[in-house]
Amino acid sequence: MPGKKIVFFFPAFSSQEATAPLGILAVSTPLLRAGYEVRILDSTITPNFKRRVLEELEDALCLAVSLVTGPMIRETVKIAKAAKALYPSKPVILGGWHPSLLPGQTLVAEYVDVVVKGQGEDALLEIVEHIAAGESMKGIAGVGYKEDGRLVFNPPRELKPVSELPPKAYHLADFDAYQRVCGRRWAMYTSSLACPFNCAYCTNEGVYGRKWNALDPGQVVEETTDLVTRYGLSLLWIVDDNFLVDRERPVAIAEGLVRSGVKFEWSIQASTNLVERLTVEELKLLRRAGLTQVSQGADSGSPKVLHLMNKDFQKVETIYEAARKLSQAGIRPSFNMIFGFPGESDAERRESIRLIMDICRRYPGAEFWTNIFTPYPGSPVMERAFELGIHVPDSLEGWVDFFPRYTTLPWLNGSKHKRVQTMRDYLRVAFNRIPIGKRQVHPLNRAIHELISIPARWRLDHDLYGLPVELWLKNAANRWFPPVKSKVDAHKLQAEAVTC
Ligand code: B12
Ligand code: SF4
Repeated sequence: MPGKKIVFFFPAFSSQEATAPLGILAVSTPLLRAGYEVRILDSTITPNFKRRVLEELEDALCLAVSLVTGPMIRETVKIAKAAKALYPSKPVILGGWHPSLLPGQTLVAEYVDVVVKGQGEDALLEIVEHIAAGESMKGIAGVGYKEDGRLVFNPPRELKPVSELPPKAYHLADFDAYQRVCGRRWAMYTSSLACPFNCAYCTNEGVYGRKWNALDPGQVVEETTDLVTRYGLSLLWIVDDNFLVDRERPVAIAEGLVRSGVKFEWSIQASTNLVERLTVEELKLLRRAGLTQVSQGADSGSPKVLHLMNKDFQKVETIYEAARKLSQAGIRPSFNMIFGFPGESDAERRESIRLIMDICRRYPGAEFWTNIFTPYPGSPVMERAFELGIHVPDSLEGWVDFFPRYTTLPWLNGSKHKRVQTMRDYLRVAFNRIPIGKRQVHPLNRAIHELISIPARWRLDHDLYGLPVELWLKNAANRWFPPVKSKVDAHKLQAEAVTC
C-alpha cells in the first residue's frame, strides 16, 4: 500500500553547471507542508539512478519529472518507461518547460499519465491529493491526463505572482554533491517572474506571460543572505528573465545587501536596454553588493536581424553602452548571440562577428556565448520557421536531440553549417569566458589555449576557417590533459520533515 511519498526525478541536462533543480524545490514545498514525503533523485549526482528511482518508487504514490526541451528527455523516457513497466498503476507526471509548451504531444506518450502546464506548486499538490484519494484529475486547472484512453485537458491555471508563491525547499538539496560535480557551491534564486518584451525566439510568454512581477527588495535581501549563509554558498544565479525591469529595485536590493554585510557573488539576466538605463555609479553600487556578471541577449550585431527578432528595444549601440558601463563598474558583461536566425545572411553574420571582436577588444573581460538558432515551440518565430521548412519532432522522444549544439536548419545545413560551427569553435578560443563550473584545467592545456587564441582572432578578423589546425591542437590538448572528474554520490536519502 503506497504511503505519502512522492519521488522526483531530475534528468541530466548535459552541462557541468550542476546545482539543485529549482523547479522541483519549488513544487516540493506545498507537498511537504501537506505532510507528504519527498525524494529527489538527480541523475547528475546519483550513480545507478534508474535502480535508485525504482527502489524509491516501491512505496511511493507517483513519479514526477521536471524537464526542458532537449537532451533531458532521453533520461525522462528511460525512467518513465522503467517505472511504468514495474509499477503500471503508479502515475508518471511530467512538468516544466517542455510539457508546458507541448502538453498534447507529451501526454500522448504511453508512459506519461499526467502533464502540468505552467506553474506547478498548487497543481502538483492537487494532483497528489487526487491520487492519494483514488480520484481522477478532473477539474484540476492546468493539468492534462488520460481517461479511458482519451487525453483530457482541464482549463488553464491562472499565473500566481512570485510574491504569492511559497519559499523553495532548498533544504532538500545536496549542495555537497553538486559542489563536487561543478567545482562551485552555488544555487539559483528567483526574485521576479516574466518579461515585458517578446523576442521572437523566446518561449517565456507562453509559460509566464508578460506581466512582470517581483519580490520587494527587503524580501530579496533577507532570503538571499539567509540562503548563502545557511548553505555556505559562494554564488547565487538569479534566474529572473529580466532582473532590471523596475529601475529602483536593483538599487534598493544592492543597498540592502551592502548594509547586511553578507558577502557573496551573484549574477543576473537582463536586457541591454535596461542595463544601459542605469548609471555607472549605480552599477558600481551593485558591484559592491556582490554582482559580478550580467548575462544579456545581444543576439546579433545586425540592426536588420535585431528587428526581425522583435528586438527594436535594443540598438547595436545599446550593446556597446551596456558593455562600457558594466566594464567601468567592474561587472563582467556576458552576452548571448544567435547565428542562423531566419533572414540572417553571411553579411549580417559578419556584422555579429565584428561586434563580438570589437567589444572583446575594447572591453577585456566581456564574454560572448554563441548558439545556432533553435526554434522552440511556443516562440513567436515558430510559424515563420515552419514556412521556411523547419521540421520538428512529432513525438516526445523525437525531441531528445533538439538542442543548439546539434541544430542544423534548412537554410543553414551542410558545408554552411559546418563553417558556422568552426567559426563558433574559433570564437570559443579567441577570448576567455568564465563558466560557473570550475574544473581544474592542466597548466599546459591552458598554455595551448592561450597560444591558439592569437591565430583564432586573426582568422575571425579575416573570415578564414579552412584547415583548422589550431582546433585540432585544442582537441588533442583536451585529450592529453583532460579535466579531473570527481566521483559523486548524493546523500543517503531520508524522510523529509516539514520545515518550510
Ligand atoms: C537555470 C536554467 C538553466 C540551467 C539549468 C541549471 C539547473 N541546475 O537546473 C542551465 C544553464 C543548465 C540551462 C541550460 C539550458 N537551457 Co535553460 N534555463 C534556465 C532558467 C534561466 C531558469 C530555470 C529555473 O529553474 N527556473 C525557476 C523555476 C522555479 O521555474 P520553472 O523551471 O519554470 O518551474 C516551474 C514550472 O515550470 C513548473 N515545473 C517545473 N518542473 C516541474 C516538475 C513537475 C513534476 C511539475 C508538476 C511542475 C514543474 O513548476 C515550477 C514552479 O512553478 C530558464 C528560464 C526561466 N526563467 O525559467 C531557462 C530555460 C528553461 N532554458 C532554456 C533553454 C533553451 C536552455 C538550453 C537549451 C540553452 C542552451 N543554449 O544550451 C540549455 C538546455 C539544457 C539541456 N541540456 O537540456 C529555455 C527552455 C525552452 C524549452 N522549450 O524548454 C528556458 C525557458 C529559457 C528561455 N526562455 O528560452 N538552463
Ligand atoms: S528580453 Fe530575454 S526574457 Fe525578455 S523576451 Fe527577450 S529573450 Fe525573452
